[in-house]
Amino acid sequence: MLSRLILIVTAISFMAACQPKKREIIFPKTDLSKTALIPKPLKTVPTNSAFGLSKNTVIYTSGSKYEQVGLFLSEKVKSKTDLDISVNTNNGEVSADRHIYITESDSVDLKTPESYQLYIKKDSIFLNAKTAAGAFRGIQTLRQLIPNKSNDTLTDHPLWLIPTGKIFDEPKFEYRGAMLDVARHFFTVDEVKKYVDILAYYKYNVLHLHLSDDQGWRIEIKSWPKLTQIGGATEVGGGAGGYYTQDDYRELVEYAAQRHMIIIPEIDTPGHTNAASLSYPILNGNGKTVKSYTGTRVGFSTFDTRKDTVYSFLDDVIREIASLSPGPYFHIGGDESHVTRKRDYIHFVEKVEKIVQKHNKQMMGWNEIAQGNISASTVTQLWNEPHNALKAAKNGSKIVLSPGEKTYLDMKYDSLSKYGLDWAGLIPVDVAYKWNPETYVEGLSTESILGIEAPLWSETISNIEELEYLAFPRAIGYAELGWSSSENCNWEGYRKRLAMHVSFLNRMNVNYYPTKLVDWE
Ligand code: TNX
Repeated sequence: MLSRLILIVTAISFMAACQPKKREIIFPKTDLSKTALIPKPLKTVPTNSAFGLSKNTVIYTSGSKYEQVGLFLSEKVKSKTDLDISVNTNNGEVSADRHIYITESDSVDLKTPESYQLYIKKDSIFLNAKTAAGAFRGIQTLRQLIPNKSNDTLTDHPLWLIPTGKIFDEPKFEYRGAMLDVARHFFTVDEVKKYVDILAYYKYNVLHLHLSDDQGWRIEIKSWPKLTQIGGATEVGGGAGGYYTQDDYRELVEYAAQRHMIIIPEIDTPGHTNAASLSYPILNGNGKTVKSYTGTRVGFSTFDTRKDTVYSFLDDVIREIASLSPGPYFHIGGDESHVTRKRDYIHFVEKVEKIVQKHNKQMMGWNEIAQGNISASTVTQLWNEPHNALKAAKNGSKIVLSPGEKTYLDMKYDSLSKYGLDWAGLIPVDVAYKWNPETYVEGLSTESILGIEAPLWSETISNIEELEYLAFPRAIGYAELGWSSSENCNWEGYRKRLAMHVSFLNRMNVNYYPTKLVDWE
């Protein structure tokens, strides 16, 4: 029935196309509010017709930053439909009969830098945003609205029918992150880029890289070259390790920036520092001879928190990395320092905070840092101690929520999972989704929550297929919890929409875990 309708519509449009005057196209009834968008937009108003994306569509943008967004859309349209859509030119030959306008707007309805409005009409699409980041988020929505198949019964002018209507959208949280541990096992620049690509499609804006741990040091520091020469050469299980040169790291930062994402570098201290102390034994504070470590225990290493060299070392490391990182944050770790005395730990955190601030960054750290007297600009990342997050929030700090039992991508899905750990419990796809960040910590106000982040620790995974298996589809659910209003987060609705994302995951060659909780299309 529908295909017959489409055939008739196409025939009409084909006949109309032969006419010199502008053609009137009647499209099948659509419903924009029933599309499988993830994250679900704040508000959708369907108008039940369709915009026909075709080779004669042209994208027009305002300003140079918006042009980049337009070019990104054109590239993605090409890879999904094989259409060549030009940006800010109609190539002189085609008669552009449908337009996509990506425009800077100062409308008061756009409440955050990432808010956007999408007006889809029969012959034009208008995407309005305050910033290029907002336009970029809107582009992801548009990508998801382009059907996988064209209505191409008449092959010379196939149309990809996009439902018409209006979308008003904005993020719930300004910070929507994923963390990747490249220290336990190293992941290459190309592997990280692939992860960034998928995250960007779901409107993430932060990739936190865990760049050092007991088992490896992963970023070149010019003033302390042995960190990578020695500390970069190991990983869990005895593999070859690896590290990013500063140029590699710049490339990742740039790649993320093109997707309006920041990279947050983490150098884990004062514990989790065996690889650093192996490279420069003067840093070691646990009283033992440092040996290389490729196991998975935690909590046995520490810097010597009373030694000046440790702080001049950190000043160099933070200076070099901060100068490569345009984002506002520098993460100092701070977790599981079980062999650092409490007063030494506090002394350390307070001193390092000053160093981070000297290099014009806001400090970020795991929830243990709130034992110290930290400033209100420092961000505390909750993983296992709500009382420390509450203490930090009381002092004016913002909190990023990464509770182990809900957001740890390295927890197994079920007891049969091939990869992953289970210390925080098993996390099936529904458990990962069915919690409300705004009410998760009793007594923590929504205003104190900067956002959420899903960490992927890599003790049990060593390549991109294994990474993807643990990350997907759970990371897609966190994207919705971070972006969509609580009222719009609903497991039954989400699992139906998620089922429709299998074509994207397949097209991107993503090795997701095919949970039985979802009736995959
Ligand atoms: C705890 S969470 C850690 C990591 C481990 C992880 C494994 C946190 C701040 N520290 O060192 O890799 O558990 O799930």
